[in-house]
Amino acid sequence: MKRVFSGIQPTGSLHLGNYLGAIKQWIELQNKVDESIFCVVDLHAITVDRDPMLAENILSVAAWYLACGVDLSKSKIFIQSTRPEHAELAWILNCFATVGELGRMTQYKEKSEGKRDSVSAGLFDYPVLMAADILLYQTTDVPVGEDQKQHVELARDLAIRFNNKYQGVFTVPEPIIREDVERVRALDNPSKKMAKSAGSEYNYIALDDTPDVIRKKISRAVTDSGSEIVIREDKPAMTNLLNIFSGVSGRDIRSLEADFKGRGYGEFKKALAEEIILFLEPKQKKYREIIADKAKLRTILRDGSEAVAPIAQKTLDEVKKKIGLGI
Ligand code: AQP
Repeated sequence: MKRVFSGIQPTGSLHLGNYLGAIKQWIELQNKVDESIFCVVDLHAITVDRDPMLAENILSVAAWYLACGVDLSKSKIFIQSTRPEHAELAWILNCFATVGELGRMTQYKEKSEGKRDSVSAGLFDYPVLMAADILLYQTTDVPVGEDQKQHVELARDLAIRFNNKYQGVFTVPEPIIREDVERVRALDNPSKKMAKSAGSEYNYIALDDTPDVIRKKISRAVTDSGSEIVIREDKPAMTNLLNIFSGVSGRDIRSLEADFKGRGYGEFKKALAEEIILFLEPKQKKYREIIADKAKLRTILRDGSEAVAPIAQKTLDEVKKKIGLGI
């Protein structure tokens, strides 16, 4: 049985990196596998500074899942903190993860740089909670952006470690990463990834950006020296913009390169902005309809939480029994 699990933390506006790296795969996979579960991972969101908009962000992320095409007849969506099994399994897995391996996680190193003594212990422990999210549902496939690959590998290591000690329980999950758009880069600095928590709004295109904002952000996007519009190692900015163009338009890179041969960056950027606007417009319309009925959205999320409960409870019961916890 193939079961997909993935999630996004409600730390701000979703952006094209979240869409092209993760959600796009979810939509394709939900038609191919037996079951898909998509979670709003709100417990992860509190590992960094608490956002006063957290409650709104949680509903907003869920609404984007649906607006982007998560289909409730094939997939379940729910909020992580409504299932206590996540935190409970995370504690148990903490006792199998080592301080050394968590200290080597790139995301932790980047987010704690220069302030290691003052970041929360939750930030350090984030990958163990993510492992619990995945392993609770006996997940086979985890569609994520390349930035999360290391965390999925930790989930695999913990599953194997536990299984070896206690003769099974966990399915060992596989990360599913798009080869075409592994990692969407920041518009203002292609050596970094596009991120919600970036200091500048010129880093990303949010899924809810207006046409004018999109035009402005793309026109300001960093370019490479020279004028060729091609994917090449020495052209990180153009590589990123072409990948985004291809991702939102469905056109292949070679045909885009051929189309824009001999044309300037200005013309390319104008076309890219219009393509993004065209791509986001129907999703934004759907999002507005969904978020307008919060009571219905809450019911969908509650139903999702109840529907996944038996899987989570069964896994947790088996884990506790194997270890000898409880009576
Ligand atoms: N730039 C990206 N390119 C490709 N995939 C990406 N993802 C995030 N950024 C990119 C994928 O989106 C999913 C959800 O990520 P998340 O919000 O739970 O955590 P994150 O990876 O830390 O994302 P952000 O946007 O950078 O959030 P902040 O700034 O709050 O940390 C994951 O599958 C991720 O791979």
